[in-house]
Amino acid sequence: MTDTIVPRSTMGRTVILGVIGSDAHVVGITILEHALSAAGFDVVNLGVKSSQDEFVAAATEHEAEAVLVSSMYGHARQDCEGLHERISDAGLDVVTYVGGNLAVGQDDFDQTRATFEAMGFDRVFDAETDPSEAIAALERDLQLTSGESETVRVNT
Ligand code: B12
Repeated sequence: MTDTIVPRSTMGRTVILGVIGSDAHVVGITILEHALSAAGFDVVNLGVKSSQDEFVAAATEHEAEAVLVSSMYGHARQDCEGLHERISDAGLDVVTYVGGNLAVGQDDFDQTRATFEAMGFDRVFDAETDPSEAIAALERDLQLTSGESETVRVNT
């Protein structure tokens, strides 16, 4: 058994993570899952080839506070079309992030960010994103603080 120190503030905060559409790239979300778990979040990893309905159902079932969508194969816009309407129809109040290789080829990322923000995503990340950036953003967006006095030792 090992002891792990995690911020008390992230404990019990559930995030849904998955690769949307027909996309089968699994390495990025596996790394993200480990990083988020190590930071203290409860992570529900839907894996690859996840449908919009699966994201919404998992967020509902687990009372999640954030939905993190990954897409690597260049079809994110089509795969994410309508996701926020479904989230809204389900009555969910969640922070939504999308990240990865979101467009085909060498695109202008500012344009890509604008496109996905217009679709309703709170934050848009490119494929150079380090997991620590997503964690820092979640801590800000979920208004979590992680001062040293708020850490807790967990047996794993
Ligand atoms: C390995 C790989 C494959 C493997 C996947 C194996 C597997 N089971 O995972 C195989 C060979 C199966 C494959 C298939 C295909 N691939 Co491929 N693949 C790659 C490759 C070489 C590496 C991906 C990887 O694992 N990176 C390592 C991880 C750690 O990094 P990452 O995935 O980028 O994830 C990080 C960040 O992106 C970010 N991130 C990712 N998602 C999210 C989400 C959020 C919310 C946040 C905050 C951050 C975040 O954080 C992650 C951790 O740091 C990339 C090229 C590249 N160098 O990226 C091409 C690449 C992604 N593939 C590509 C393509 C085109 C395909 C295919 C369509 C090819 C084909 N014609 O069949 C198919 C699609 C199959 C499918 N249904 O998905 C293209 C996509 C092009 C585009 N978007 O414009 C790429 C970029 C190659 C290229 N330069 O053309 N691929």
